[in-house]
Amino acid sequence: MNEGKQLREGLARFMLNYQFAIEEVMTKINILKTEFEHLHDYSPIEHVSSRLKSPESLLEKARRRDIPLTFESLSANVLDVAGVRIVCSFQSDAYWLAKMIGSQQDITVVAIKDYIANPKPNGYKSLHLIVRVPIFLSESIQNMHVELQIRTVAMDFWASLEHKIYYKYDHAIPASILAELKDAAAVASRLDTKMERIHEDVQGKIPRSTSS
Ligand code: 0O2
Repeated sequence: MNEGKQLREGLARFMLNYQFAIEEVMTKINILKTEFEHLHDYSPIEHVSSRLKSPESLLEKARRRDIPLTFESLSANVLDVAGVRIVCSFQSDAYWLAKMIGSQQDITVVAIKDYIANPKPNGYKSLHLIVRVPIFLSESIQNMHVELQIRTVAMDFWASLEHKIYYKYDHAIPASILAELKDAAAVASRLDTKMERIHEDVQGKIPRSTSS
């Protein structure tokens, strides 16, 4: 087999394992969502999405971080090849979900970046967890890293617009737009706080028999 073909097949296999890891995590989240809906007639999970890092983006990150281009080294050092994003209703849901997922027996939380408590300088807010999850293959069990991003609808709205602007300006957003985005992040944050307060007030006022 020639070297190029071997590399392509190796990369396809490498990515396939991350796809399996995404499917494992998605199943766990969907179970939590369905169970919550069954018990409470609503779910704190608004929607869930996933993405597999593109080979270009994987190579770019490896180059940027001086990571050797071997599958072993990539899997040990690039922890967001598999990504799952959970968008929830309220900020407290984000922490609740992180706790629920992180406490499952076969999940190991490798790292937590709490950009909700400590937003990025541009205003980005989200709770990031790197988890390790086993995938059960025909001849082995592999432990795979998955990056979980958990954020509210308002944080997600902000992040998706900022992401588009970031690419539109080729990673160099003009200062005036940066300032507007930072202001918008503060507005989104106030909205989250207000919505959560209203939600708590209403929950408090609904008699228990009809609220659960
Ligand atoms: P994509 O297209 O979403 O996959 P890195 O920045 O990747 O070198 P690290 O430590 O892996 O370093 O990153 P971190 O801080 O955990 O964030 C990784 C992901 O979080 C990003 O993935 C984004 O999805 C999201 N993110 C982080 N900061 C921002 C931000 O300022 N704005 C927005 N909109 N998203 C952010 P990718 O691979 O960059 O992008």
